[in-house]
Amino acid sequence: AYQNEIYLQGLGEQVPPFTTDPTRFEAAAREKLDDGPYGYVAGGAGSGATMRANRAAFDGWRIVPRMLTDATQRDLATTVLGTELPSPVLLAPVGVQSIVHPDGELATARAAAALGVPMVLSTASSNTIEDVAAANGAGTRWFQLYWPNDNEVTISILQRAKAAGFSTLVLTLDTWTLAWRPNDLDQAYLPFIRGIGTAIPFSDPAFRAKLAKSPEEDPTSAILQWIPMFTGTDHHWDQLPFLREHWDGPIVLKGIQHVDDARRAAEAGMDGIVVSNHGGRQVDGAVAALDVLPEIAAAVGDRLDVLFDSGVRTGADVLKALALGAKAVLLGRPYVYGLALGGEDGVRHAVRGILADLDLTLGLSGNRTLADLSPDTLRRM
Ligand code: FMN
Repeated sequence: AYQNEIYLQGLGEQVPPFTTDPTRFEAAAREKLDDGPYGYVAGGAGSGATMRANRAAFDGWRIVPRMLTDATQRDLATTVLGTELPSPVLLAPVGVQSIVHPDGELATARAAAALGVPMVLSTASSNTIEDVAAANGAGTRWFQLYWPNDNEVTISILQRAKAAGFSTLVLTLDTWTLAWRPNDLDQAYLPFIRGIGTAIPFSDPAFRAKLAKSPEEDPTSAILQWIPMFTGTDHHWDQLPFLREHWDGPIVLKGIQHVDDARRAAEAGMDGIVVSNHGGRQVDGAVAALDVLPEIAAAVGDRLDVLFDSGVRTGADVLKALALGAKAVLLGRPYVYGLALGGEDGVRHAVRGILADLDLTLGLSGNRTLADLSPDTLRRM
C-alpha cells in the first residue's frame, strides 16, 4: 500500500516528491503552469457555480463508520461492463494534455497501465490513438468520442480506436458545443489551439482527405474545419444505432444528468452511462452531479452500469459516490494536476494516493468490499 511505502521512505529521511493532500494539488499545479493551461484545466463554465456545487454536494453527505467489523483485509475490486477491475476508478477523458506536460497523454497512458487503472482517451487528445495505445501496452483503455457530423470521419476514428485495442466507446453528449468559459475566452483559447496541433483529428486520414491543405501547411484552416465538424453537431437518440453498427463493443453515454435521459439510454440498449456535468465546465448553474446520482442509479442501475464523475477529489468522495449507486468513478482534474506536477510519476502519485485513501476510508468505516456500501453507509447533512 502506498502509505506504507511513504512511511518506509520516511525512515530513510525521504519525504514524498509531491504533496499527499489532494486539496493542494491545484495550488501546486498553479505554481508550475502558465495562466493559459492552468485556466483551461481549473476553469469551469460561467461563474463556476456548478463546479462549486459539485464539491458542496460531497460535503452534504457524511460517512457513518461501523466498528469491530474485521475490515483488516479489504478488496477494492469491481466489475464494470463485464470486465473485472482492481479498483473502482478510471481516468476521465481530458483533452490536449500536452499543454500541461510535454509527455501529454503518453505519460497518462503509462501511469494508467502501471496502476491497472483504465484510461479513457479523449477525441481531443494531443497524442495519436496509436501512440497512446503503444504507451498503454496491455492496459485497459476506452475511447471517448466527440461525435463528428461527418460519418466518414466518425467511422475512421472508430476503426482506428478499435484496431488500437480500445475496448469501450464513451460518447460525450454534454459538449456538442463549448460553453461560455471565461478563463479560456480571456486567453482566446490560445493554449488549446497550440495543443491541438498534433491531435487525433489532424492525424486522421478521413479528416485530412477533406482539407484543401494539410494541417502542417495551414493549421488555421484545419482548425476552422475541425471545430464545426466536432462541435455544433446535431445528433439525436435515434442515431445511436449508427454507432452500434460501427462499434463492436460496449457503449457508454457520458454527461447524463436527468433521470429520463438515463432511462432513454437504457431503452436504447446502451451498456453504461456516466452521470456527469463535465466537472462544471458546461452548464453553469447545473445541478451537482452527485445530487442526481441516487435517483438515476435507482431508476436504471439494474439495466446498465452507472458510472460517475464531477468533483471527486478524495478517497472519501469515491466511497460516497459508490455508496450512492455508482459502480465506478472517473477522476478528472486531480490526475491532470499530477501530470502537470510530475508527468507519469505525478499521475501515479495522484491516483495511488486517492486509491490508498479509498482503501483506508473503506476499512476504517467498517467495510471490507465495495459490495458492503449502500446509502445506509452515509448520512445526509
Ligand atoms: N470530457 C470529455 O468527455 N472529453 C474531453 O476531451 C474532456 N476534456 C477535459 C479537459 C479538462 C481540462 C477537464 C478538467 C475536463 C475535461 N473533460 C472532458 C471532462 C472530464 O472527462 C470529467 O467529466 C471532469 O473532469 C470531471 O470533473 P472533475 O475534474 O471535477 O473531477
